[in-house]
Amino acid sequence: MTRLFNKILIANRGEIACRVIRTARAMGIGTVAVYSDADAHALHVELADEAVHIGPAPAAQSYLCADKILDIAKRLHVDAIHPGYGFLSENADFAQACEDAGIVFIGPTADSIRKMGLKDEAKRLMSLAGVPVVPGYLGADQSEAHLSAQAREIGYPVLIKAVAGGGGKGMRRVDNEKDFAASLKGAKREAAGAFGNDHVLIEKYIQKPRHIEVQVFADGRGHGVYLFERDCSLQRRHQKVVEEAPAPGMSPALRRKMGEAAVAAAQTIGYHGAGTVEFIVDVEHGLDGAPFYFMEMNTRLQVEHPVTEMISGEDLVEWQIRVAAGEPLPLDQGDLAIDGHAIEVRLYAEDPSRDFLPATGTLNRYRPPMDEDFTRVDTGVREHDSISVHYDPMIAKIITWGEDREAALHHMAQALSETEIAGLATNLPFLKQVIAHPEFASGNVDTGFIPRHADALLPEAAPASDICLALATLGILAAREDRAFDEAARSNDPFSPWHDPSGWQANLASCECQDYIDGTGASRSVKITITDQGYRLEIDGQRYDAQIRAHMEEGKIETEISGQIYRATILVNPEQVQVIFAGNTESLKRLSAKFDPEEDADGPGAITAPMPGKVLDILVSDGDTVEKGQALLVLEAMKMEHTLTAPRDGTVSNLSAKTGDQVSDGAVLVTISD
Ligand code: MV4
Repeated sequence: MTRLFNKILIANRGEIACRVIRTARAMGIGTVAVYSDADAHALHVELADEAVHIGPAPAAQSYLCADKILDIAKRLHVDAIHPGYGFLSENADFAQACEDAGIVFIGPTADSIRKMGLKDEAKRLMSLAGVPVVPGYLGADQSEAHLSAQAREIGYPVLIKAVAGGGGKGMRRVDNEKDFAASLKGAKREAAGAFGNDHVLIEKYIQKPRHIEVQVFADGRGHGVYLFERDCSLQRRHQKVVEEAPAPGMSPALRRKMGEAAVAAAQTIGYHGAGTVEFIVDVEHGLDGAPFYFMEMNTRLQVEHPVTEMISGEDLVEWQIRVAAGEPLPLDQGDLAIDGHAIEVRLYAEDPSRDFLPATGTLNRYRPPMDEDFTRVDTGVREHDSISVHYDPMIAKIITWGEDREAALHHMAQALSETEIAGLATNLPFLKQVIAHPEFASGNVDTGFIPRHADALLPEAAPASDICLALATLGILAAREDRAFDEAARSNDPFSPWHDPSGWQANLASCECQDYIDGTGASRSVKITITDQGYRLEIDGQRYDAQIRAHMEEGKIETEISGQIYRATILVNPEQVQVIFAGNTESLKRLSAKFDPEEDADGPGAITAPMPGKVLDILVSDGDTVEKGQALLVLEAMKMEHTLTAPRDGTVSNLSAKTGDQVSDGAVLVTISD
């Protein structure tokens, strides 16, 4: 095979850097990784042929530094740069700078990126090309009087959108005229703050939308194809959670109409490379014959591209590299067909029980699903790696394929139940609930799905089962036995009792208790007695005879409890025990005599910043009485807003934060006392 490029630089990190390296390597192309201080030992650095340090952890000083990255590219004589997604991937100036330096930017031209950068301009171009757009006003005149008159003409409800917007920022739904002025003000303020551009456009509000996007490829010389659609309707606050291909219920006729519209959208701006044309489909009256409208075009490879790869059998990164090198598109439209169905879920380090606050910490245990026939895992981390505050908290994308949607869903449920993860909070339990939801199984997906079913998708914490408590306790005992055994091995006294392999019991008083706090906050106690056979455990008056039958690798034990065999992984540390068992991870806080659950280090009821961030809003004052769950203040961290809520009923005091304050991780913001 002739080599298209000798060497490419991947201007990204995490799973997408790993993903690009994999294909480059398969094509015989050399790879250069770049990394920040936080990523010195990251997987993408290990996988690349060469790796160059680019700066401190914050992206603004590393992965977003176009100049540094270009300098490295020149110094190491790379032929092309793959930007992945995020960071510099949709930065027109960077694409231009690459071109000026004689290095191929694996993506569209700077001109294409600019044309799709602003919503009003993109809509104008699309209308001209005959691509349907949502009825509305494009905003040449930004006066309140004129915009308000336009909104009345369009008919309420309307949606005000920032022309420079993204991720739902600067967007306001307005239901009637009397609210228009205030909403306009809010949208403009938010847009000016977030994008430095307060221009807005007005659209008819689509009540029941589906987000269906079309993967396109064009060669910049008049050839374009579509690789079908993805449904990304399952989102939480504009963050995609589940994506699938094809879209459930899509007819071949609508697929073709949307596919051809998407290719026309790309052609009209002379696009080349991979792109995604996002449509909103109005499913008020079902998907059959539903109107669809152009929303935006993403001029990059997307996070969810694997579902398209799974149903098309094509490697989109390989296509990108070929097209960037000037080769024609690998296939014509007629050569492309859909095979089966694929679903992707995004596994995030975030805590569903704390309003999906991003979580940081170490992946003490991280075992993605093993099956390789129907399951693909794209990840940028390995066990013992940590998730920091500096970047997107995505841990992995889990993708499954099946002959049809039902089969793909079945494989997904299986894959999620096999996934073992501990050390930080993740959305894994939430994903399991989504996948298991009957309405999701029926294919009835619209953008309102997650908000509509929020309660069912976030089940209340249940008390830990007796088996879970027994396993936790046996895990602690097993760890103790292991330590004693190691000591014996180190000891050279052949008569040491530790050398007796038959039923020794290490460091155990004849009777002791292990006390825990389970997920509901309840304290639970397990009384342990040594018996001839092993241990007797007493939980809430119930007795269980238990044995540790085998110590397997890294925390995995085989136990027998009341005659039944249970295998589980128990991760023990002084503060907590994590029990990974039957597809679930349960965390139990360990209670020692000196630890009082009501008193943490900061005093009773202290609300601390869960991560460094900025205080956006304060919703209470000193002396207010609040109820458990009531919103206290809003923090912006990792580019997202998080509402901190009262952990219990009480009175607000020690309110130290002010709106606009930058607070550090662990800072006490307010106290809730009795
Ligand atoms: C809309 C809409 C309803 N009507 N436009 C949200 C982000 C941006 N990409 C487009 N978005 C929407 N535009 C009109 N005229 C509803 C949304 C929307 C949405 C769209 C896709 C997926 C999830 C969404 C969640 C809320 C709102």
